[in-house]
Amino acid sequence: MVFIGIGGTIDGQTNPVLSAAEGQLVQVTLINGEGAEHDIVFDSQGPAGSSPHVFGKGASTNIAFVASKAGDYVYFCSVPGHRLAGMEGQFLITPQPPPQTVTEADISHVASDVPKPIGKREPQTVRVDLVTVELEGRLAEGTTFGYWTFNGKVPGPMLRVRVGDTVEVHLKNADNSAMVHSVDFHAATGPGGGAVSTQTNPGEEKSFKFKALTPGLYVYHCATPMVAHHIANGMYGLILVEPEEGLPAVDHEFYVMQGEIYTEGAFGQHGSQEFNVEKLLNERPEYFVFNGSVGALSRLHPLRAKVGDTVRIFFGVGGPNHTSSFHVIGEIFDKVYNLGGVLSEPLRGVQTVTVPAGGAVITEFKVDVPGNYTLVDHALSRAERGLVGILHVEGPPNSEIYDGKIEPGSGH
Ligand SMILES: [Cu+2]
Repeated sequence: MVFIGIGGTIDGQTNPVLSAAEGQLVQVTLINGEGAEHDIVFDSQGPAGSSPHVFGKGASTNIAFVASKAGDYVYFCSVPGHRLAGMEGQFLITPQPPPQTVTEADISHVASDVPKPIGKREPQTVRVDLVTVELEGRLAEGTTFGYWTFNGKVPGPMLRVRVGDTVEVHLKNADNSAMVHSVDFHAATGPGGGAVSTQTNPGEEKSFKFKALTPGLYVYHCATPMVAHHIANGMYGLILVEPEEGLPAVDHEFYVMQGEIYTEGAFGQHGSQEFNVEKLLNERPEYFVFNGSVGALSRLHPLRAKVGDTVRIFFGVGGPNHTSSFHVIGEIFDKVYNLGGVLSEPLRGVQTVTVPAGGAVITEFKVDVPGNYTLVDHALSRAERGLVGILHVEGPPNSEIYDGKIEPGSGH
């Protein structure tokens, strides 16, 4: 006497091995094939795991139960003698896979990811590879957004060349893109800063060359209509054109850009957020962000330095619309290369610096006292919409310079 599988992978098998995952609903149909009294009992599955008896050839019954804890069990016929006579098989319950960890793409560029200084060398040709990538990424805790990016990050890679260099730009638009993309370098002199040469269909690649004539810190961005939409979705970055002798050495260089995100849902709404064109045209973003997402430079990737270090921030505004009043709470900029220009002498001793949309600035300061220094746009309503970064400074206190409590949020 045996059980015989009907249908599926067990079809025709004698006492087939049956399996289920932990917590899965199991449904079994028992058909009486030869006319004697039978049943089927799934061991350790409780009353629901035992079928009624079936009498007479062709009689059938159904049972359903939820598979218990993972383990090796048996099923059998409980009519006396039948199990011994061969009506027994294996019932395996496999452990449930661990709950899938939802890993949202972190599209935020780490601020310390800055190319090394170039310093003294002769001008040369520098190849720059940009790939335009559209991807769903983390906008805030529990919130995602469909970003358009250069190289998968917001801002795109920071680029660094020397005045006189020829920059050979290769723009590839990823195969799975939906949109045409391009790039406009503010550091370039020529039609559209390259945008005319680089309108690139998905899966294609275009290139152009420009000579970096003037040193300074410049924005680059996608310039495919509607340009404001492409920028708002994350397509901007900075290129530093170093002067001949480079910039003075500092202990830390950071790369920070401010942007706006125009979502259908209100600020803080969870889930995947759609883009809203009306809010874009009205210049009413739901989110203001440093490096692409809420918390990018505080929770996720705070800036770090030690007491006594000199810090340089390459700061740009992708926008597309709002001017930034860039300020670091608790610090004074020792030097400001205003508007990103390095041909003029830097301003000295500045609290807050205005940075226009599509513009940049280089600020420098020395950190004298440990604690948390908050990067903001001093149009502070925007801090409530995500625009906050943290510079965390470690080291011994210096009561001569600052004598008081040293803790985050201690004002300015
Ligand atoms: Cu684009």
